[in-house]
Amino acid sequence: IAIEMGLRPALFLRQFHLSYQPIYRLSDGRLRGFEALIRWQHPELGLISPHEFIPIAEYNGLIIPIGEWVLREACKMLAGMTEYGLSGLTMSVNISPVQMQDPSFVQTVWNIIHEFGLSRQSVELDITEHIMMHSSEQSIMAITQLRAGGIRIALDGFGAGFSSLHHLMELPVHCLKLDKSFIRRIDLQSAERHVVEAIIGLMRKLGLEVVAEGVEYKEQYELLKEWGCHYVQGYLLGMPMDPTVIDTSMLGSF
Ligand code: G
Ligand code: G
Ligand code: NA
Repeated sequence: IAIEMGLRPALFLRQFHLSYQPIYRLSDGRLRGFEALIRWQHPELGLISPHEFIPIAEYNGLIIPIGEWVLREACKMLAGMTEYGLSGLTMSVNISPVQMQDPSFVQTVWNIIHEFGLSRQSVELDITEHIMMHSSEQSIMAITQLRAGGIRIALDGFGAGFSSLHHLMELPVHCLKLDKSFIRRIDLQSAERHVVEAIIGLMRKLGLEVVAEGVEYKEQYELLKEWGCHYVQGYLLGMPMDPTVIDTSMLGSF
């Protein structure tokens, strides 16, 4: 209840901020870009995880203005980074299925990209398969339009829950994000090791890019590189960080 009550004025009271987690390219070890992750600093409850408040915001509709704020803030950050020498990077933004169902979403994306003079290929929208559960036609139409307009679309959390290749084939995505629960055990003689290697091979044949999430150990990094995974994200490479600690030295190789 406290969360639900507090969520309404949180945007106006500027209690949200974004953390940025770096994503690195495996071929040359260089920075590819960042994923924007929302944080809510509540005056009494402290830092609240998006796991707790995003579902509530989706339920009461606040995800629409909150999601628009996230997209604008992340795009503004990308424009600022470009200006200060961190150029050629991508910004990944998580998009709720509820936002995708909003008929004005596609126009909102064009407006924000235009507002900050960004190239469309520099923005990546992370969607989940939950998108296929409600009004999937509206969502598929929106994704198709965004994709046709040059935006990158990544399917997030692949390997967690009910991922299916069927959904993957139906959605015009260019990138797949392998869930951290999948990556966790690849450095052991586990089933995941073979599954992840096979998925990377399959995705490469389909012409899709793969980002491995939750990379925590050098052994995982080396295996993913060997298997031809394109990008890595995780504590080994960098925590979600406050923009005050981001600087051009991050452009160097990992
Ligand atoms: O960093 P982490 O604890 O923040 O993220 C927890 C979950 O919240 C992740 O699954 C992530 O996808 C989701 N999340 C983080 N930021 C956003 C956001 O801006 N919008 C949406 N819809 N989900 C987000
Ligand atoms: O679901 P989504 O992929 O958007 O998740 C991002 C979440 O994963 C965030 O909560 C982020 O803090 C967390 N995260 C990022 N890197 C790592 C990692 O290396 N290990 C673990 N356990 N969590 C991570
Ligand atoms: Na994500």
